[in-house]
Amino acid sequence: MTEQTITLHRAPKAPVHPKNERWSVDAIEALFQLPFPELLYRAQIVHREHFDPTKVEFATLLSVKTGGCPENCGYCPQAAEFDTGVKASKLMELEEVLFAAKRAKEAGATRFCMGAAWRAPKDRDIEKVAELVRGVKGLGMETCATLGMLEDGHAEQLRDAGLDFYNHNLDTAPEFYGDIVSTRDYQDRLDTLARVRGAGVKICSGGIVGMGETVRHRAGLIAELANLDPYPESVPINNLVRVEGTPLANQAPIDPFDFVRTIAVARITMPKARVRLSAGRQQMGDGIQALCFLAGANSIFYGDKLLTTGNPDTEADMQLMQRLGMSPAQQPPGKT
Ligand code: SAM
Ligand code: DTB
Ligand code: SF4
Repeated sequence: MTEQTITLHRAPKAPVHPKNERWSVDAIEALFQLPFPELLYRAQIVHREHFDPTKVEFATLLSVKTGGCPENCGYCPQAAEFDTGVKASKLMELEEVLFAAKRAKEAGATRFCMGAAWRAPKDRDIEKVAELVRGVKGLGMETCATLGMLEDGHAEQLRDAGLDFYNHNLDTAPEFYGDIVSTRDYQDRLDTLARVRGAGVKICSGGIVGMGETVRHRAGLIAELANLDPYPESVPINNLVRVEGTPLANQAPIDPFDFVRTIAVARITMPKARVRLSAGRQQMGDGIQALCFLAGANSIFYGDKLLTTGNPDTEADMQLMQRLGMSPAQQPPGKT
């Protein structure tokens, strides 16, 4: 490409996208096609309009109910159908969860996210998780849960217990979804998100990159998320962790710059969201992580483990922050 074919945006004045207009998949795909420096520049403009670019939210994950899941999500080590070596366990007790949450808080996390490998929790599961939420909220942390599909009334019960966020990922574009999961469909995911929104619980929803999708599919995922009205408050972007025994174990890794591009496009299309650099950091290296922060990521999963797979240890993350002159956001967003 020559100089003449590229419009360089040096004046950060013009809006990137008219407000209150739906993002077309074409417009989002065009963002993915921008030269890397141009895309990152645009993402940084948007990021700085809404956030301090030196602050990163630390969210800690805990798998409160692991494995044995009846769904068949092709990326997931917790699906009972796949032989991944993950042992199924029962829902954890309150004391154990509170112990982990206190440790996470002392280590610097502000949000605590509890994950359960359920297709859909039963009424009695919701009652027990509500107790966990109440306990974690009592420690002064932001609470998040990811429990699968919710029935009517579940989101309200969790909200009343103090749940701030519900995580439920759309994972990929609607037209690629059936290649990855066959035990539920896209509309099931959207229905749960609508229930969460209806109850007034904030939405955490994002997806996975590196499952064999095209750039068009990535644009399709981002369009689905950005066109939710309102768009999610938190958007986790996961790089596929290839787990032995899952159907995606041998998927070719993507170019890491394409992962960074996905972060930048999420930032541009969802300006006020917390864009979380999620699974896959352990395999990524510090340089790519730094680029993700430059592209507008302002949240990470913090702690030695994701749900069942590894994550950089807490000292390594603190060191990375220090080396970059960045720091953890000390308080939940909105209170800083
Ligand atoms: N069962 C619930 C559900 O499916 O919503 C909650 C737990 S599920 C493990 C949460 C999310 O983790 C998935 O939607 C997916 O985006 C992400 N995830 C699971 N396995 C992954 C992997 N191997 N690599 C990257 N992300 C993964
Ligand atoms: C999300 O988007 N990523 C997290 C969280 N939400 C629940 C989970 C990542 C899981 C990676 C594979 C594992 O550790 O089992
Ligand atoms: Fe079950 Fe969630 Fe894993 Fe799918 S992603 S297999 S629903 S735990």
